[in-house]
This record gives sequence, C-alpha cells and structure tokens, in this order.
Amino acid sequence: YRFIVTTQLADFNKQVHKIPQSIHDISNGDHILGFGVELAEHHPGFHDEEYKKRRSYIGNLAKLHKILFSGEPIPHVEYSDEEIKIWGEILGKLTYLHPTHACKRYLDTFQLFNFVPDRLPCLQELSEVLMMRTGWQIRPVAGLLHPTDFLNAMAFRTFHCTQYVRHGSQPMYTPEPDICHEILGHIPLLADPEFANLVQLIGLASLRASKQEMLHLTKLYWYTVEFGTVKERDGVKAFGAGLLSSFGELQHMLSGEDGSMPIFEDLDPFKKLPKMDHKCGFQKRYFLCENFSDVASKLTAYAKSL
Ligand code: TIH
Ligand code: FE2
Repeated sequence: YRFIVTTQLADFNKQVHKIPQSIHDISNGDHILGFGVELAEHHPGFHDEEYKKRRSYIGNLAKLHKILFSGEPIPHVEYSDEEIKIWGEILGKLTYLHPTHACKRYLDTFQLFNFVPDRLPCLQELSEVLMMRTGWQIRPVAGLLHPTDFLNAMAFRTFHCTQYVRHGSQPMYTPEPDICHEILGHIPLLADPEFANLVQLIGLASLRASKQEMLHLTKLYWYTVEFGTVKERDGVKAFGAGLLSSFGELQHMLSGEDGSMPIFEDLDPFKKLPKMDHKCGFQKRYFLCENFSDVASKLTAYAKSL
C-alpha cells in the first residue's frame, strides 16, 4: 500500500509542481526570470552600470528577506533624490490622467493612501494597510518571479513586489515591473475586498494546475489583473495595473496616440488567449469586462473546470 501511494505521489509530482501548503513553501529568490540584474538590450537601463549596481543592491535585500519567520519587516530602502524625483514625476502625471482613465473602484481605494510626490512609500507600511483592509501582504522580490511561484503565492494572499525604481530615461513606460508599477498599479485595488478575492481566486486555481493550465492562468492573470479594462457609464476604464502605472499605456488605451488603436474584446476564459508580450511596448488588445463580479464569475467558472 505504501509503495503504491508513494509511486502515485511521485507520478503526480512529476505532472504538477510540488503543491505549496503555505507561503513558506514558496521561495521569493529561487526562480527569478527575465531581467533580474542582466538587463536585456532593449531595456532603458542596459548601458547604465550605476543603475544595474543599484538594482542588484536592492534585489539582494529582497532575496535575504524571510517572510514572517520571526516577523521580519520588509527591508527599508533609502531612496536617492533621483529615484524620488522619478516617483514624483510618475505620480504627478498619473494623478492627472487617472480621473478620466482609471476605473471608479481604483479612484476610491487610491484615496486610502496619501501618496505624495516627495516621498516614495515603503512596502512595509503598504503591506500593513492591505493586511488591515483585505488580509493581503506584500513580499519583496528581486525581479520578475516565475509565474508558478507568483500565482501560487496569491493563493495565500501574498503579492510579490519589486523594490527598485525604473530607469529615469523613460518614466512613462517601462517593459518590466518596478516599485512605481507595484504601488500605483497594484496596491490600491488590493485594498478593495471584491478585487482582492478575485486575485486570490487565480492563485487558488494555480495550486494544482498542470503546466498547460498554469500558462493559461498566467494569461488570465495578465489580461485581467495586469491589463484588464472595464465598461463604465462614461466609457472604457482601466483596472489592470500595467495600464494604471503607465502614463504612456493609459493614453494609448484610449487614443492609440501612436497611430495604432488597440482592439477591445470580451473575455472568454475557456478560449485560447493571445501570447503575452510586454517587451515590445504597449498591448495591441485589451479584454473588456462588465464589472468585477463579471470577472470573478468568469474566473470561478474556469477554476471549477480544472
Ligand atoms: N509597463 C508598466 C509601466 O510602465 O508601469 C510596467 C509593467 C507592467 C506589466 C509588465 S511591465
Ligand atoms: Fe504587475
């Protein structure tokens, strides 16, 4: 009997990754993808050695952080004047565009955080606000985390956030997440109970997902939490964090000011979704939802089918 159980388990573990039982089973440092310290050639910081050094310093702080073991707070980063200037510039531009481009629920939760241009908030204080409002917590990460770890952590209401600041040469769009994207894109809506549940749903569905299902869930995450749009009375609004944190992409969403008007489509979680791309600039298509409960019921239906 023991033999059978063990072999079955071994087979099972071959098909799917090891299922984490808690956030402690998920590493924030073992599977960093893409950029990390090795920036790709098209990255705005590719030729900037000082910038790369700064990122690896901040990234290493995140790697050393042990979540909740001994209740260790998220490492504090002393941001330079230049980094704070980039944050302030992004905040200023976005607060000008959000009233017309961001969804109502984002505008409401945004008010909870008194973001000011001359101070870059620390992740620890934001994590505490989320914990009080929705039971979510932030965990620092050195760069883009492997989707399996990233999605699995969402099952435990844990959101991995980068801590470095984007390169100053292109503040209005960066091809990868940075702390401005995390704070201005993700954090406010994670304080909204309905949205917070919807994000956790993707995480829960990912716990026992096969490789193929994981890729599909990553796309569902991508086209909702990162680049989702919603119909409101006065037009299409953004709820995806990749839109909300990028002045350039928000403008593109509504005006296609670069000459390429994006396509809007209904989201069908059972259909094959387009390949994800964030290295070639703005998205070419966005999925348009009715409201958060529409997104949640679509995701629930798909999760139940797994
Ligand atoms: N493009 C976003 C920004 O400029 O804020 C960051 C990213 C979100 C998702 C992928 S890259
Ligand atoms: Fe993101």
